[in-house]
Amino acid sequence: MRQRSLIAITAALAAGALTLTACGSRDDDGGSDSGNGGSGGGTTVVIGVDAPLTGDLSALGLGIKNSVDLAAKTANKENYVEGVKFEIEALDDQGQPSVGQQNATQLVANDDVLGVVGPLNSSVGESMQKVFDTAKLVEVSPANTNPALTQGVDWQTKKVRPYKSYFRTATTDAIQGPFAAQYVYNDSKKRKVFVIDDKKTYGAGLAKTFTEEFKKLGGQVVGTEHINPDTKDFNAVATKVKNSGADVVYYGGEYPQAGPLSKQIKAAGAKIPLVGGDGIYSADFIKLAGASGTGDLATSVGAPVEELPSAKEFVANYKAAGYKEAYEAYGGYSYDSAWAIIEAVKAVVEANDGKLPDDARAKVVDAMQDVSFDGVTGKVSFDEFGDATNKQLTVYAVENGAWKAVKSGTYTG
Ligand code: ABU
Repeated sequence: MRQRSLIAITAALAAGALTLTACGSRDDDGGSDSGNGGSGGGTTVVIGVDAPLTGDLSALGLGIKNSVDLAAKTANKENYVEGVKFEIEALDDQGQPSVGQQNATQLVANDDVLGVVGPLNSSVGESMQKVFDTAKLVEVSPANTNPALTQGVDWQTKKVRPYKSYFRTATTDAIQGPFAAQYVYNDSKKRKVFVIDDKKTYGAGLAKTFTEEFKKLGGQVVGTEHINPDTKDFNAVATKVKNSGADVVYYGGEYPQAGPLSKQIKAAGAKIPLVGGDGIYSADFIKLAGASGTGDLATSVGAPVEELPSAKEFVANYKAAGYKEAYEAYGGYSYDSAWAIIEAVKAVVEANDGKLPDDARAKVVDAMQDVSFDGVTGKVSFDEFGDATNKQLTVYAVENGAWKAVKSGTYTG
């Protein structure tokens, strides 16, 4: 209650409205999914979450949701923004662009939502950006890596930021693909690659940036294929891989297809590693690939969370919170995405005498550009395109039934 200006309350009552219509609302009963009594009522700010919470990709999506929930709870416990209590509203996009767009519209319609974390899929992100930008609602993805989302479709020749309201904490495939190619060529000493993708925004884009760098280094592409992500039968393509003489497969796509693909390639007689990006970096990949997946590789964003001193508290608090699902590949980035929204809200409130202004959403978008803090994954800040300034990546290998970090770094060109 203390964070609402008298003017706004008077105006709302004069209009006959009993609910507060500007962004951010009162909460007199203190009830909240994300609250634990730290802030003791006041203005409620909702952080939207959009991710696949059901279906094939839900292992990653639930890790995103839980990590945002943890950030909201932590901010409430610390009363991090004086008088503001954070809640989350999590929607399931099922990994589908059309569902993501409907979710974006739903989140925009809730005046209490001042920022959204998500989505997981670059293809879903594409479908949401305009909806959020038109509503001046900030969106921070912890996982989208397709470069066009921040740098425009012609990013390789001329970078143009398409949407001011879109930010991300994960680095892009402009870096991830070449980073993987350098590892495969220079460290693994592979020379003949068979490149496969799932035709989606992320998968096709990543396969392309990998291929360009691999060829530049002197590697040979001995075959290419596009799979249908709605099937799990890849025997035909596995036979083509076997007959190609490739010494490595690069796959642009996600783990629900990558796991069976790896297994079927080995079963076809090609005992060569499958390499993919952050979309296959999930414990579920290892389950699906089975024992023959040993030696497969994935790159993923950032340094291994478990090894970062900055992530110790996150890892401990996540465990203590008792979430059923693991935080997975994007947990640290999701927490940092939510915390970036919390920092932006704090800046806006503090610049407005401790209250949310009526144009809070637009102000949060502006404030996000200047957000800078030491997060779970390291320094969190954004460049002029809304991209993360943290460009770190790690190569992981499947060893003894688990992902093991083998090399961290970035692509330097
Ligand atoms: N970055 C990996 C999976 C998400 C995406 O589509 O970008």
